Amino acid sequence: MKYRAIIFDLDGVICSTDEYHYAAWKQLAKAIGVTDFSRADSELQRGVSRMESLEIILRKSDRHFTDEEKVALAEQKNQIYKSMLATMSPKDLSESVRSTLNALKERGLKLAIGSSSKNTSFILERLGLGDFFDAVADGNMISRGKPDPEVFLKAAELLHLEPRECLVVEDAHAGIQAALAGGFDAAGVGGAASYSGTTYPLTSISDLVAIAL
Ligand code: B16
Ligand code: MG
Repeated sequence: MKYRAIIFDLDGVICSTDEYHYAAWKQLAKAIGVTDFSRADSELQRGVSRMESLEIILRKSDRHFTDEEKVALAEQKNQIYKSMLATMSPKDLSESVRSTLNALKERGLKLAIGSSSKNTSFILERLGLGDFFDAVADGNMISRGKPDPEVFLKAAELLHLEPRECLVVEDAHAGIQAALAGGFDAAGVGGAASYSGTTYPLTSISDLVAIAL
């Protein structure tokens, strides 16, 4: 086998929580008078930490916010976001993701999560994947967000593997950069398929089965 493990990003790869992020940030932006928060702004938030995502919105505001106020705003957004996550169920796992994960596991690959999200455990539980992965590295375990490779290096460490033995799957530019900076090969879905540096552009997540063997 070409790799011993696959490390999956969560939001935008395993599930479509990116739409909930957009809706929740849009609501927060409106509450602080930022009415032109757009899909393009939301793209910049893909894969980056909650506080950095907030900064992308605050750049559009004339007001100055103290650090305390920023923490409160991020918490406000997270409450809106979590109320959306609470509606998720195993039905929100697409058939192509489910069958790909099962096929890779059956072939003996170790499977892990490498996500910036501090809500990772909650999301995996909602999807019925609470016990599925061999290792989970998330936003609660790191001090530097993507494009820093810390979260993927943590996942590899939890798997007791070297980066060159693991393939990272990402939807975000920051995530592809993080994987490459850590010494991992990177497969890109969605927009990340066309980023320079992406090792394997995917048209479907099921392409992974042929790549990893
Ligand atoms: P949270 P990923 C990332 O997840 C999201 O893409 C990004 O939009 C979000 O800001 C970040 O998680 C933090 O999420 O607010 O739940 O801690 O793509 O790394 O799985
Ligand atoms: Mg992502």
